[in-house]
Amino acid sequence: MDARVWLVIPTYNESANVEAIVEAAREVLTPSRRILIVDDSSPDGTGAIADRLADAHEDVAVLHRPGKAGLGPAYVAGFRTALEGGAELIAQMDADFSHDPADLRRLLAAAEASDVVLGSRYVGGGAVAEWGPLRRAISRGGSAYARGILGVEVHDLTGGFKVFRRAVLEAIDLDSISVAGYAFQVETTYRAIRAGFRVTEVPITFHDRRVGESKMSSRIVLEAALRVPAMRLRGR
Ligand SMILES: Nc1nc2c(ncn2[C@@H]2O[C@H](COP(=O)(O)OP(=O)(O)OP(=O)(O)O)[C@@H](O)[C@H]2O)c(=O)[nH]1
Ligand SMILES: [Mg+2]
Repeated sequence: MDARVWLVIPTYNESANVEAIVEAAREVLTPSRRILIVDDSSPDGTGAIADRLADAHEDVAVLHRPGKAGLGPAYVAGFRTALEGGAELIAQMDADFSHDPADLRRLLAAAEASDVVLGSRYVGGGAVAEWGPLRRAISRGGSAYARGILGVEVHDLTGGFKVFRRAVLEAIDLDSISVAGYAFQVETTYRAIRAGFRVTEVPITFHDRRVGESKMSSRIVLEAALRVPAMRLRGR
């Protein structure tokens, strides 16, 4: 099946969310769609649930990877599969309902007049619900830090709710991106800006995960802090 819009959803231990998120996304997306779950052999059986969904729905597919390697490599593999499958628009969304699938409509609509669309917590109308002050400060501070160092106008650089035109992913040399966590989100957007693509931020409200365990760690925050200056140096 040839689909114009591909939605890539990375999963690690999302057995409590994966079915609901896939069903919610199928409701929102137009018929010419493909939903690709990228699972890193979750020990909780997420991959088997995803396989069952793929058997039941022609527009759902699963990419199984051998072990937890971080978000970056999972996205690169998913984006490659989408490009090979003929995708025109490639969307990415978390599996844990932090991103509201209903917002996909607004993000995809904005992609008609832009090359990269970011679901943004830090523009007018955007928000973060439920987070405590520490997590808020880390996220907001991280985006401000990256924005300052990279010298870009984007307000939400670390978010993971995004849409790319095919040409962007073809232009930014995905295979040379070696970061694993939040830094991956920064890097793809920064590379797109450097390559001259138009980036638009669409306000979203970000929610805490519904169920399941957080994989956020000080290691991936530190990775982002250290890798952003390196991105800037390479971008010069
Ligand atoms: N394939 C794959 N997916 C991952 C990996 N790490 C996180 N994810 C998924 O990527 C999405 C975003 O993860 P994060 O929001 O960074 O991590 P999280 O565990 O949801 O953390 P909280 O938002 O704090 O709960 C979720 O759907 C996760 O299941 C990984 O190493 N491999
Ligand atoms: Mg999350």
